[in-house]
Amino acid sequence: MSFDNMADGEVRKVDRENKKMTIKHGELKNLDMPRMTMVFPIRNATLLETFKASDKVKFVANKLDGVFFVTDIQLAK
Ligand SMILES: [Cu+2]
Repeated sequence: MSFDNMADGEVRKVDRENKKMTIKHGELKNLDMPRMTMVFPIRNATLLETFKASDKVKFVANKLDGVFFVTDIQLAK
């Protein structure tokens, strides 16, 4: 995954119990979505342990069966 194709984001909240992450994100061109703060369900428990509020990230989101989810995420350099 090229860094250039990833959207900018900032983790605002990590909800490990409910497996959700709130991310303030820039424009998501692949989803035609403007910048906003939204909650993503996170299936990968490791991600919930790795990231914390205020982390600046680069990430990719997709939509499956009407649900948005994060397919790739890493700390912004
Ligand atoms: Cu959004």
